[in-house]
Amino acid sequence: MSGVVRTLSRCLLPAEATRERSDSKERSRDRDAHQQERDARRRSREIDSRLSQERRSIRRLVRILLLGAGESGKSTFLKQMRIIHGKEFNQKALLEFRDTIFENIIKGMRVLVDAREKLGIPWQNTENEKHGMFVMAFENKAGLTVEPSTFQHYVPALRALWQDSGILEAYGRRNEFQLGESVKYFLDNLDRIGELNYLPSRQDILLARKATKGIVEHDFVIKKIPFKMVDVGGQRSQRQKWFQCFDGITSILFMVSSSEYDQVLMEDRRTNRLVESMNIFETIVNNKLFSNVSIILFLNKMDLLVQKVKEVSIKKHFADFQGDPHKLEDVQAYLVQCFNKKRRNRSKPLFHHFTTAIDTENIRFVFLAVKNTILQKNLEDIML
Ligand SMILES: Nc1nc2c(ncn2[C@@H]2O[C@H](COP(=O)(O)OP(=O)(O)OP(=O)(O)O)[C@@H](O)[C@H]2O)c(=O)[nH]1
Ligand SMILES: [Mg+2]
Repeated sequence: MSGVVRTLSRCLLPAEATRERSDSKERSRDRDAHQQERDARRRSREIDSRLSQERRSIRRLVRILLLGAGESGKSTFLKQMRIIHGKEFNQKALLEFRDTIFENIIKGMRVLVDAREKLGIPWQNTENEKHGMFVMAFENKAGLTVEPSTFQHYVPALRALWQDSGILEAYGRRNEFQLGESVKYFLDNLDRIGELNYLPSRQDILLARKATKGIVEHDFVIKKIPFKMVDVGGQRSQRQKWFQCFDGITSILFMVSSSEYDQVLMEDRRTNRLVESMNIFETIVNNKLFSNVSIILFLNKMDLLVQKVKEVSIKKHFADFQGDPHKLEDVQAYLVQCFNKKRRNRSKPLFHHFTTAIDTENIRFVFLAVKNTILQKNLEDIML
């Protein structure tokens, strides 16, 4: 109330004063009503702006789906995203990786011991028969972690076996059975991993192998843009779950293990792994659901392909290959061509990269290019 009104009301007669009081009440009610209306309008503006912000961020959210056969490197790529975008692994995660690595080593050696026997390869040192039996008897109760002290028990036997030419010969014939590619790396690093206070290094984490079951999502904010990366299991039994994550996808990164042209599937031990990979790609790339989704092919495991090309001719497994089977560029070109041929609509070029998912610098570089392709596409969609 202004000072003038206050002075005036003090000078007024009683009847006038009563009228003035009721007028003043009315004015105050009006003011309250106005205030309430202003508040309501402000709240509504706030809600509108929050809604439109959310709508914008949902449209801006970049959803990347990682697809590909089992062991193609999807989860490894995600580990790199965590490393590159600062979501490192805590102590609990490190202990889980340690457990996975202990299992990778023991199970890997069991596969080698069993394969040596089945392939009829003699021991170099017959003493290793005992070591082999000791490792074969390893039994891990489901869900229990392998303690470093337990693992240490196995280290001398594992070391002796890994030095036996019989086991090494079986390893050389690993395309005839199922052995994870990381087993060699871990056995070569056995002394370090066998220390009681061992904790996995970044490289160890990247090579640790655990098949994905179900759907795993990771959120990252990269240069203020929210990214959601969805990792799925690639083995046959896992693929029926894929369709659950097909909604609202911005981009699909399709991973291929390029070095597997001389290997067969773990699931049926018959189908060529590269053929399986091409077939999965065919169903994804020609799916109408993804007609507006950028699909980027990652020809992964380049480090292993470089080695494989020197040793194994792709022509033996893919008779239509033309060129020099021991020349990396020829094999790379052939692989791109095989995947490209699976696309019914080839009006746009096939985006592809040759990658090594265990190499952080390589993935940092490749992801920079991929991100630009994806964001460009996302921007175009928002502008529509
Ligand atoms: N040498 C090498 N190993 C790789 C590369 N990419 C992945 N690996 C290894 O290959 C194995 C399988 O990789 P994952 O990332 O688990 O494969 P995935 O596609 O997630 O497999 P699923 O979960 O079964 O679908 C792991 O031991 C990785 O360390 C690579 O470029 N080079
Ligand atoms: Mg996985």
